[in-house]
Amino acid sequence: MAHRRTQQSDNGETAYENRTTDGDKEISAASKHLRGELSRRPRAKYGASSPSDVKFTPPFVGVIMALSLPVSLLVFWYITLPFLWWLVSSIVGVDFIRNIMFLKEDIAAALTSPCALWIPADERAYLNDHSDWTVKRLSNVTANQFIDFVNRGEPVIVTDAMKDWESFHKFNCTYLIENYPDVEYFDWQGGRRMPIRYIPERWEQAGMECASGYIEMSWPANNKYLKEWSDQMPAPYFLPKDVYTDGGLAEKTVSMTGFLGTPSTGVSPHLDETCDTFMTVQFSGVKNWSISWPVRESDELKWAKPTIVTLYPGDILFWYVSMRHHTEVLEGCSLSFSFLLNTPAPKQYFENLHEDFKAVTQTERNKLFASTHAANLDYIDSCSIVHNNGKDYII
Ligand SMILES: O=C(O)CCC(=O)C(=O)O
Repeated sequence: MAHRRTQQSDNGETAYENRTTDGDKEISAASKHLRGELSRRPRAKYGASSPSDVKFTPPFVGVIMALSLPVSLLVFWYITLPFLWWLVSSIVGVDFIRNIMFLKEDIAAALTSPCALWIPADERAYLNDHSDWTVKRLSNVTANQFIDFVNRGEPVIVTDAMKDWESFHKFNCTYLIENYPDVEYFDWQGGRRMPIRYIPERWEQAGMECASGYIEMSWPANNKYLKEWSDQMPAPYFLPKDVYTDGGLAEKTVSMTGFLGTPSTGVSPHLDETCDTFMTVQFSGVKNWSISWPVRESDELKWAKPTIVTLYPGDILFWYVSMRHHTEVLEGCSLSFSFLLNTPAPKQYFENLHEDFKAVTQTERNKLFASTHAANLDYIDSCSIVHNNGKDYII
């Protein structure tokens, strides 16, 4: 085996030496010859690629070469790409290109996410551009203070209204599955309705992983628990006792729907086509909501930038007619119930909304819904506010 090393000679030139394993030194004949040759030739001032090819390259050439790479990258990024973008988008349309990008993101998310994709990339982009406005968190609220919030249509959280509820200290996902195994649940990920006890036995997922769905209390299998559960969730202390909208079942009931969800799942942005005031009570887990509403800018209707709200166990959130919302579980197994309330009514907000809707064309309304996959809002034409016994009701 031969090891190669270099040696500096007296005049600074490099000699190559081969040393065999037994230690004999052999300076190669070629190396000696090269040393002799080099010492006889004139040295190139600026360097030369080979001793026989001595050329002088001025320094500015090096500077130009060093600068050309970053400059060409900048030109590519700021001129070529925008030009190509403009050219392609003017041929096929900006929306088409944007949709292709969203499709690419959807495919990537579907391939990498542990749970089925529940929010499309275009909705995600809309939600990411959210407003910095924060929803107020109230406690010890009086009926009149609360009415003012509702009147303005300002979503609000009350943090101390569930603490005395019997249900608050026991309701969570496990409690429901163990104590009410036959309750029916619509499993969003699997797209089927099933008894809640089957959640941990789904073949697609282990245990509670990716569990996400809703419990509609008006379904016959669940109806028998409506009274028992709603009795444990009485009207919050700042609201009248009969505030819950009648669910329209045999005895006077409430209109309520349960939502169960685990991290990486949620409910994509949508509208509920009902006039009532909405109340959501968070029993367990932590969940993000986004809420937005239509705003008029001269002749156009737009969705306001969504406001992001985080709900913790014990929080009650109120929001109103025509508000577009989505939810996303952040931590733990989230269990919440949404209720419809007939009072208070968001009087001032509703009147403004009505004016704005009247001021634009039907095409403009349709554009608003189509732009964000929201349901058609025409149902709000059928909503109205009635004043009775000193209270405003929305019907
Ligand atoms: O709580 C949730 O995750 C969704 C609630 C909802 O969409 C609703 O109450 O309309």
